[in-house]
Amino acid sequence: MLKTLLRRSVKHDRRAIAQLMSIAENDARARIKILSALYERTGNAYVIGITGPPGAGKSTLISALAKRYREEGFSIGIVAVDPTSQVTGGALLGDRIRMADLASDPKVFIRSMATRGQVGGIARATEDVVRILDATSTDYIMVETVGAGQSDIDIKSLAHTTLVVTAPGLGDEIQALKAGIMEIGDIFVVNKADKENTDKSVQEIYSMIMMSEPINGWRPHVLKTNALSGEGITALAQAIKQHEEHTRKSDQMKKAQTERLRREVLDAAKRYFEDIALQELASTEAFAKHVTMIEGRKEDPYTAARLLMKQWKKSRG
Ligand SMILES: Nc1nc2c(ncn2[C@@H]2O[C@H](COP(=O)(O)OP(=O)(O)OP(=O)(O)O)[C@@H](O)[C@H]2O)c(=O)[nH]1
Ligand SMILES: [Mg+2]
Repeated sequence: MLKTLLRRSVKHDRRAIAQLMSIAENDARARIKILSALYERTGNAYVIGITGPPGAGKSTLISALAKRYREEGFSIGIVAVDPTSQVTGGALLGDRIRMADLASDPKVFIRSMATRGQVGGIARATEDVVRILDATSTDYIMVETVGAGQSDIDIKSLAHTTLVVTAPGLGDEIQALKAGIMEIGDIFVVNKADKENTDKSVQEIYSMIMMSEPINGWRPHVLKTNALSGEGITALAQAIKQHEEHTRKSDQMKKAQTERLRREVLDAAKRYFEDIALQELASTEAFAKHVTMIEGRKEDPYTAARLLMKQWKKSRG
C-alpha cells in the first residue's frame, strides 16, 4: 500500500500526499520507510516561515502570497501549525474558509497541524510534512506558526526565509517582537496597513534593525501590506525573491545545509534508537529478566542498562 501511495504522491496526488503524512505521523516504522524513499527527491522546494502574534494576518497574507505564486505557475504547500488548536479549533476553520478558493486548486496543498499526539511531537511532524511536500514537486512551502516561544517549532531552522508579521493596534506588538522574534526575521511585515499607526510601527522596527549588524550580509527589509486588498504583496514577493537570491548565492546556505544534514543524521539515529531499537530491546526476554532482578533488588537499573547495551552491541556485530 505504501508503494502505491508513494508512486501517486510524487505525481502530486493530494490525497496520497495527505495519507502519507498521516501514516508518518502515527507509525514510526512507516515514517522511516516513507522519508527514506522520498529523500532523494527533496531539496528543491523553497520554504518560507511566517510567524508573528495571533491575529496579525498571517493566514490572510499567506493566501495573498499563494495566489501570487499560483499566477506565476508555482505549486504551493501551506502548513499551518496551531499549538493552541484544541482551544481555538474555530480559528482554523476560519482559515479554511478564507483559503477555500485556494483549496480547490490541485496545485495547492493545505495542511493544518492541528492535532496533538503525533508520534514524536508536533515539531517533528511539521518537519516531516515539509519534507514530504518538498519531495512531491512543491515549489514554495509556507509554514505558519505563532511566535514567539508559543510554539515548539524552530521556524528559523526549518525555513529558508522567515517573515515576521505584525499589525498596528495589536497592543504591544513591538514588545512582542522584542520577546524573541526580532532576531529571526529576514523580512518584517507590518500588515493591516489600512489601519492607523502603520508607519509608526514600520519606523520602530526599522530603527531596531538599524541598531543591529546585518546577519550573513543581509539587513532585514521592513514592508507594509494590506493582506485583504493585496496592497504591498508585489513588493513582499519581490523582497522574498531578493532574500532567496541572497541565500542561494552565499555559501551560508550550503553551510547551513551541511549543518542541517549533520543534525538530521544524528537526529535520525536518535529517533531510530527511541522508536525502534529501544522498543525492540524492551520486548526481549533478557530485558524482562533484568527487570525481575531489579525488582528483587539483585541488580540496579543502571547496571542493567549498561549490560543490556553491551549485549545489544554484541548481537549486532
Ligand atoms: N483591516 C485589515 N484586516 C486584516 C488584514 N489582514 C488580515 N486581516 C484580518 O485580521 C484577522 C486575523 O487574520 P488572520 O489572517 O486570521 O491572522 P493570523 O495571524 O493568521 O491569526 P492566527 O492564526 O489566529 O494567529 C481576520 O479577521 C482578517 O480578515 C489587513 O491587511 N487589514
Ligand atoms: Mg492564522
